[in-house]
Amino acid sequence: MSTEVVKLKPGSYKTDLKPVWCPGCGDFGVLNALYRAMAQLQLEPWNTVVLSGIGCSSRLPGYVATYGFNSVHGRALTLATGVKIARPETIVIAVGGDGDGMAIGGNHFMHACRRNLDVTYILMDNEIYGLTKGQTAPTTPTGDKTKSSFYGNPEPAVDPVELAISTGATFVARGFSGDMKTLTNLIVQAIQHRGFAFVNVMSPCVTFRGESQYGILKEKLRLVPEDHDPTDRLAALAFTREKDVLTTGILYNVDEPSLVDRIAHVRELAKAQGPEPTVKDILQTFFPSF
Ligand SMILES: Cc1ncc(C[n+]2csc(CCOP(=O)(O)OP(=O)(O)O)c2C)c(N)n1
Ligand code: SF4
Ligand SMILES: [Mg+2]
Repeated sequence: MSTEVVKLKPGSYKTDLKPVWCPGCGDFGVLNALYRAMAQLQLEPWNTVVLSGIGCSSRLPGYVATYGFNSVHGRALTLATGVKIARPETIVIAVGGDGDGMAIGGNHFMHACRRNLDVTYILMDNEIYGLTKGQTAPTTPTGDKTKSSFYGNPEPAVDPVELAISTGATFVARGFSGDMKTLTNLIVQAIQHRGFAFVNVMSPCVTFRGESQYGILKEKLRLVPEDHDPTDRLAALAFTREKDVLTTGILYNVDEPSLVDRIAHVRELAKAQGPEPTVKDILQTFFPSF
């Protein structure tokens, strides 16, 4: 009997759900790059989970034929932490928007970076809250008018790439949803990285930031210089908050023990102590009369 190995194609990862994003939304580019990256790596859908919070971008898990969960606002990385710790062999991909990841989920982002959690996090940065109809986000450039800052955003913006490098992520890249080839390659390398891999994707919201965003961003984009040393943290940081320039590519990439590596011995010690405790056993340590 011969066993035929079926080769998965980008389309193999599509679900029957059709994306409800506005025509021209940058998130289509991110989804397609993810399908291509998954096919390139031949990711096993039964061994992969895609998790998100809430937002237009956070609808993405519904369009990917793996395990997945569209959870609550700002909590993609808390779920990712739980799944990866419980099932270290699973490929965990968290996705979401700039509001989800930098505002309500900002705290979780910082700690996922610091822990060097072994997951890939793709942030679709449209510099706005899209789902709730156009309010200012932490990434909205200073001075830009939005539905909630009619006279121009008075706040300084955060650069998620700078935050990721500063707080301990070991793979940090920036991509553009309009550059499919580079983005696919960045996602492939992020998934292959052992540790917290962060890809900040400039992904225009044509409805609340305007169609001109593609042109505005394209003007600013340039590929990271070939002679950049991605292990040089200060050099990587220099590519953040650049004036009128957005450098794309892998800015930072180092090899450090991931959280999964750091707790491997704990797992072994626990196993050596006998059968795993039940939920009741655990509760009884807090409430002896339970
Ligand atoms: C606890 C909580 N607070 C606020 C909201 C409302 N809310 C839903 S999505 C969102 C922001 C979405 O922006 P972003 O994460 O950037 O995603 P986008 O829609 O731009 O892709 C907000 C504030 C919510 N759902 N839950
Ligand atoms: S509102 Fe913006 S982010 Fe949401 S689907 Fe439409 S274009 Fe995309
Ligand atoms: Mg957004």
